[in-house]
Amino acid sequence: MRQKLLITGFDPFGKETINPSWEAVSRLSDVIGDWELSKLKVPTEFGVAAEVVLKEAEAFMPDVIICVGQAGGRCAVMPEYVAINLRNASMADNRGNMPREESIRTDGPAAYFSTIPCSKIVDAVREAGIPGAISYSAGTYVCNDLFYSLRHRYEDTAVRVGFIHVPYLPAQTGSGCSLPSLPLDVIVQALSCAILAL
Ligand code: PCA
Repeated sequence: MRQKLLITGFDPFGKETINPSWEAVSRLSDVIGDWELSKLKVPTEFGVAAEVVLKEAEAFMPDVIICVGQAGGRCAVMPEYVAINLRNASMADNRGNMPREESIRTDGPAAYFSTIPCSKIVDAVREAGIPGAISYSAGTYVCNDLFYSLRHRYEDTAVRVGFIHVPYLPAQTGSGCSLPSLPLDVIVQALSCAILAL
């Protein structure tokens, strides 16, 4: 029987007009291997992102949730190993909120580990010739907020939750700029490899 995967990407934030995470997630096939996908665009807003994903998860009843986000400046597709109980924004989110040194959940532990297989995913991405590496910090902005909130909700359940950060698209870095990027079709392929490695 097919398993169900809820996979999300974010809307653009900061000075950007596109977000590679949603550009790539929205282009994934509806079925990949044994997985039936539900794709969801989420707002780059503290708290709201998790509310939107949890609402969809209650309707779709996924076996696995993978959230994807942009990590500008990174040069590889990076599954996040850990989510921490901290909001510490250095720029406002898309609602104008900029929390500093706040807990995400006062009743939650300091951190949760990912429950998707980060090393296996990295191996699969690299086997396809695409740069991949584990990250041990999802930051303290909206991506970490969403990842932590979902892990908190699904702790001690059968639902597995993971997060993957992806680099900029070439259109975001401009010509002659030294910031790393990956083409959209490569990011789409990397995410497909990650799903097949679940
Ligand atoms: N990246 C941001 C939030 C939305 C996104 O795509 C982050 O890394 O927190």
